[in-house]
Amino acid sequence: MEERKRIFSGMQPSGMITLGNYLGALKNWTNLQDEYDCLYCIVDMHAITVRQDPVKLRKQCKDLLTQYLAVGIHPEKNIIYYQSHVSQHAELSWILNCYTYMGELNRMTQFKDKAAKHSDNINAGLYTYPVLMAADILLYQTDLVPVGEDQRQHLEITRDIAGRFNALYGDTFKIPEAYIGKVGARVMALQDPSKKMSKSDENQNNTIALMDDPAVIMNKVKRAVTDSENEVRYGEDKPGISNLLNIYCACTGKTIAEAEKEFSATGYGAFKTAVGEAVVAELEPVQKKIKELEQNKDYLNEVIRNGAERAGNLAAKTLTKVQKKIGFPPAIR
Ligand code: ATP
Ligand code: LTN
Repeated sequence: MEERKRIFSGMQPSGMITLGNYLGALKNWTNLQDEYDCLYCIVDMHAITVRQDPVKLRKQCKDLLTQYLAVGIHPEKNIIYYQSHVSQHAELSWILNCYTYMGELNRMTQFKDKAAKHSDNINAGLYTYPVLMAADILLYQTDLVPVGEDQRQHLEITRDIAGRFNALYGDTFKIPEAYIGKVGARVMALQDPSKKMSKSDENQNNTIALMDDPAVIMNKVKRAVTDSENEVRYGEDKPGISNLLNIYCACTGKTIAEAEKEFSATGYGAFKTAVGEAVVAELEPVQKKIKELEQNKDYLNEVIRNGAERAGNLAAKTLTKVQKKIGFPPAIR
């Protein structure tokens, strides 16, 4: 039997996840689980590259786990786990740091953005964040990495690091490819459609959280920035409307052309109502499931225990191979 391809992806437990995370990442993940062997990680080690409150971080990890499960990521078909429970991530990351050039890291736009945003805490972890991400991916001999458009650059550096290592030591890592969905790959901030919707945005009107009430969602969509025309059309000159069209299509499965036609005679008011309703219809079942799962602590603990064990077994194989190739002496047992 032909081996199934492997998928790895992760999300930071850095706050309430947004419609952007959901449409750009989670929703696609659920569509992949039947065809691929998937690992879905909660990357708590990445989250501490910006300052986190320990009590909140612990809760955010649990919340993200619940959200993964609620959108339909199956814990037996896939491996779901916390990054910090599998120590090989940190170990491989250190090794790969020594095969990554500062010049490469200097080009990373996410570092530049985050350094500007957290100018009081530009730590070395924030700088080497892409190396930890490379370790995440390469540890599992990953074929495909489903992420939003914003992560493309990190995938490129991962491929470069893997290629460099393989060239020096012979085939060690599989070279992964980005897997970026067509719709929902880049959901923009509602009040400023020139920047991406981000869960750490301080302006709550920019984001729709997965757990927002229907009334709140309707209100945020209605207040979304558009333009002074009244034509529902996709185009670079219309970032606000294009963003709403993108959201509408990702939620309903319609194409942009179908949606443009549907609203060709209605104007922005009716369009925004339809977008809000589509988002509510998409998120309501997920919200209900989250509330159910939150009651079931034993089940959540078992998912995490099992995930760490399965991920750890796979990770150990690659790390041992790498340690041997670079010349670390074998452990005496
Ligand atoms: P933070 O604000 O803490 O940096 P974030 O909202 O950017 O977080 P991440 O945890 O970095 O989210 O990303 C999780 C996944 O969601 C990634 O695959 C990322 O590409 C995707 N994603 C994040 N924001 C968006 C967006 N606005 N549109 C589409 N996909 C997105
Ligand atoms: N950097 C990603 C989160 C992330 C990730 C990964 C995604 C960490 N490790 C490995 C895919 C594969 C982000 O900020 N969205």
